[in-house]
Amino acid sequence: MRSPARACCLIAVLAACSRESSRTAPPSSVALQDAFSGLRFQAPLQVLQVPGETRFVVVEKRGTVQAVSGGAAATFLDIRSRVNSTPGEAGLLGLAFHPRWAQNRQAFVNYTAPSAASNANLRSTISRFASTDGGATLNPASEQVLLTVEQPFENHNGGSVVFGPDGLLYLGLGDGGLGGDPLGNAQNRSSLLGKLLRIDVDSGTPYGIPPSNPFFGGAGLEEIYAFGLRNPWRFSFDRATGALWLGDVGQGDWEEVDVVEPGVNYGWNRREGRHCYPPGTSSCAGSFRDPVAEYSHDEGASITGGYVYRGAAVPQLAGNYVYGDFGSGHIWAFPASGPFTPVQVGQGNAISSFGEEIPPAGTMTSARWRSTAAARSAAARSR
Ligand SMILES: [Ca+2]
Repeated sequence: MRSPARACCLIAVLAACSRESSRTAPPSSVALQDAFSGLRFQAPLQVLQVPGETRFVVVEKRGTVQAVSGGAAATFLDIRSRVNSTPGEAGLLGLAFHPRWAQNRQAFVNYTAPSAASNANLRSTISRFASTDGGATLNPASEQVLLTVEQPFENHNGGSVVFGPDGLLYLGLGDGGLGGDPLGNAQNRSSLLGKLLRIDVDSGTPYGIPPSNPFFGGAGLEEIYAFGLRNPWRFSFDRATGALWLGDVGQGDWEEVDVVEPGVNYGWNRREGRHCYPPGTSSCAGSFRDPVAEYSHDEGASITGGYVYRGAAVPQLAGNYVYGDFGSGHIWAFPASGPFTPVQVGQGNAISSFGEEIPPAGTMTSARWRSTAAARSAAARSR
């Protein structure tokens, strides 16, 4: 199992456990609670709050987005007819609201469309959608395709689309798949695969390239922000510092947490975590940036990057980067300011992503954690 893109159905919230909430307790005191009691979803891959609203949306792998309000779910977007969600790591993989959603009612998605030009019948597609009903839903007819990439293999399709504090759209694309990056995409700056990209959705046609991108004007495709990534499934920005935290899914041995900076090479497929790749390779010198943290496949199988917690509801996690593993369900945390020594703080199941409650403007500390998680027992109950 190489990807979080699997069926799961329960949205859970990370909450402080009262039994262990004293100041002296270790951070291993976080419990999961059902976030949307009574609601079940079809393979939820992302949960995020609508900016400026109390609504949350849940992105479902099959090509739908549900809006949750007042204990009920309603269709927010349905593009199933445009999505090939059959392979395990394919589908509607991520959504981001425009920072000025309240004014322009725009949102952006990353999904895999069917494609006769792709050996895998998958075309990674980054699109803009707009609401034409005041924000109640996104209008499928409004789709503007911004960027497409044919996928050579079924797996490693990335998934996140996230706006940075700079107002630019960041998106992750995996190395193209199979295993070991056989086409060498991640180290090839003439490919968009195996990269974190950054584009300006508010200028250009269909988008603009920020002049501050590291390869603007040469030495690589101009959309590239960072490279040497295997499958940057989930990443986020620290609300306090602006740092970009990314979980890069590993091959057979090591999962890693990267702090991403522009133009940096994160090593794949010459390194897996801090180790030479393939295993047994004695030398892998190069201008590679090692992860800030890693864990072996003794502890998990597929990292799900999370968030730096800047809320108040779970004091044990304050200032910590919180992330998990889809395979083992472990949830870890370490201080974002270091030392980057992970401590397991919770236990989930089939964690496809984390999410957060957006604080009201200026009251960042009121954020609370929510995570997308699933328990197999709950999945069984829902069928
Ligand atoms: Ca790496």
